[in-house]
Amino acid sequence: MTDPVILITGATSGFGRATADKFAQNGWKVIATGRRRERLEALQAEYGAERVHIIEMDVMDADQIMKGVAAIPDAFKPVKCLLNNSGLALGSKPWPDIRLEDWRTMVETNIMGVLHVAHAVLPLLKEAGKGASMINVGSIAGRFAYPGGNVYGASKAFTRQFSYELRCDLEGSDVRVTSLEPGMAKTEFTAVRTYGDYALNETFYDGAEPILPEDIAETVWWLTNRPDHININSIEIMPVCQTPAIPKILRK
Ligand code: NDP
Ligand code: 8X3
Repeated sequence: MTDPVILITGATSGFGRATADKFAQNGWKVIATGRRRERLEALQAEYGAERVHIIEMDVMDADQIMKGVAAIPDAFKPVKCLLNNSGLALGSKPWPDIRLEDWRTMVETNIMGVLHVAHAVLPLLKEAGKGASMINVGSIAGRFAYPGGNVYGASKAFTRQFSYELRCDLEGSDVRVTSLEPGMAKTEFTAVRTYGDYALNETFYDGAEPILPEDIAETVWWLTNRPDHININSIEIMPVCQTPAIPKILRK
């Protein structure tokens, strides 16, 4: 039997990188994608080209994705799992202190990017048949609104609904679909959200015990290894230090 294959978007950092490590270390082949080629090459160098195939691609660019997916070598097919993970928040201030350009980038990455990749990879998942799964990374921000969450939260609500809708379209195909919705996690997420403030990314989580990338990699592993006839529709994860806040009331 050949080793199963997982395709991970955003394998250059955070959840994606930790999941690449988890699967590469446990008998899976990994197709690692992202924009930062040097990080993809470092990952491939660590595990070897037989275990890790890399695709440099921007999820906003549908043509680039189609070409990258069409060039996947036979040894990395079919794809048994897609971790549709690339995403970002830009800015954390409430409207009107926002940049329209940031809203556009979040929509194009978190919504169109997820769609581009789903569309390109679905035929390979269908080929894998029983046990195949697509895991779309949403967020608790798609369920719980907060000031400054605006388009980021809205884009993650899209991910959940799209996952549910896709399950209906895939009826009878054996392909499973999950909306994976983490809460606060220490990755490079805050550095990106603050336009490159890596120092803040280090102090932002002080005094809290956030989710770590390895926790999400473990969850992806668990999801992928459920019995073939089980579909986990959605999974919401918070660190114990984070709670779902009650809706705010403004009193006069
Ligand atoms: P990181 O910033 O550490 O990783 C984000 C990944 O997304 C990088 O590998 C990056 O790769 C990739 N990416 C971003 N934009 C693009 C693009 N246009 N094309 C291709 N790849 C892209 O953050 P996380 O690991 O935390 O984020 C992963 C996912 O988890 C995101 O969807 C995020 O919204 C979600 N999430 C994060 C939470 C958190 O608190 N950290 C909580 C809940 C959900 P590269 O730059 O090389 O292209
Ligand atoms: C990121 C989680 O709570 O920072 O998706 O918006 S949160």
